[in-house]
Amino acid sequence: MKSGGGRIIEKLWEEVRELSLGSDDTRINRLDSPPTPLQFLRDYVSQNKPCIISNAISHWPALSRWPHLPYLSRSLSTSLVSLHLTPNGRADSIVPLPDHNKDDDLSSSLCFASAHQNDCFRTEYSGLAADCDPDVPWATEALGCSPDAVNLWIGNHLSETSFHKDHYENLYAVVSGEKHFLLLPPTDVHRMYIRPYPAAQYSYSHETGEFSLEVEQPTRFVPWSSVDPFPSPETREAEMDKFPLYFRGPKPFQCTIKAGEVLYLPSMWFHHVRQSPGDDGCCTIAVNYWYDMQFDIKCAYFNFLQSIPYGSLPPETRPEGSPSQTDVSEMSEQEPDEQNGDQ
Ligand SMILES: O=C(O)CCC(=O)C(=O)O
Repeated sequence: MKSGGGRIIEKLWEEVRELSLGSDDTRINRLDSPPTPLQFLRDYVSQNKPCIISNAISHWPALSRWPHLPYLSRSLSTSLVSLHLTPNGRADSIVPLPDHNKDDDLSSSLCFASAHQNDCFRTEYSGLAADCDPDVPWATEALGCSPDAVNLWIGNHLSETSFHKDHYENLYAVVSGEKHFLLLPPTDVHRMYIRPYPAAQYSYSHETGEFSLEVEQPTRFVPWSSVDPFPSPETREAEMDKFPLYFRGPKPFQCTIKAGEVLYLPSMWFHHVRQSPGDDGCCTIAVNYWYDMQFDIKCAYFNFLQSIPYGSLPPETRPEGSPSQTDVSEMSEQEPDEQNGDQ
């Protein structure tokens, strides 16, 4: 249902592509070597535009060491580390609420199973720190600060991260395997159908070998994208009807980041991530550096855009007691240690 901006919002998506990003959905700029800090700031950060950089981490010992799992186990043998165990590889996703009646309205019978990125590479996984650089030097110089958080991502072919955005400039370095990103600029916010979902966590029973989903008490609502860009063939039609702005709008930008490459993922870009193992069959491993973003005029424009009602479901389909769409656009940011993406 269109209200407020009407076609004008769709014109915005087109114009952003025409003026800044290009219309080829697969075309993200590629650099053969790291940019100078000035080039990075001028051509990418200040334009809020992604790029892929080769030969920026070729000197990291991690590239040759980490594909060998015995090396990882040895290096971490004395560390206490936390893992996100899930039944299906989706550590942060919208899933049916436990014990909910199947006949209930679908949008009020879902919850958000959340995961956390908490600077784990510099804390729990510091046994591996010597294998990488502590920061991305040209980004540190360009942005004028050190990373706020450095996270380690280890997963297999099932691991998937649902659409979300972060309030950070993200330098995402792949060490082993390949990562497949779908990217949408912040101007496409209405295509994400962000709604408040009750937060939940998986818990695993060693006795039964089964997972259960526990909704946080007291209930905490997390604004999250409702769109699964890869629905099963059986649900595809229905998903396309529910989320037409996503499925019938411009295609998201797609890219694959291979071992040894770095993606610059600008702040507030929506991203969905899947992965595949390398030729050696090892899991996919990446390290990402989160740098503080500037809360500048772009943020003000974004907040204004998000506050315009467009393409969202009517309020009566919201879970009982959840915040309104206006409240969602005003929900506050999270700190890195409670970070599971900001919407
Ligand atoms: O690697 C992933 O699965 C997700 C990465 C991500 O969401 C991020 O770096 O912000």
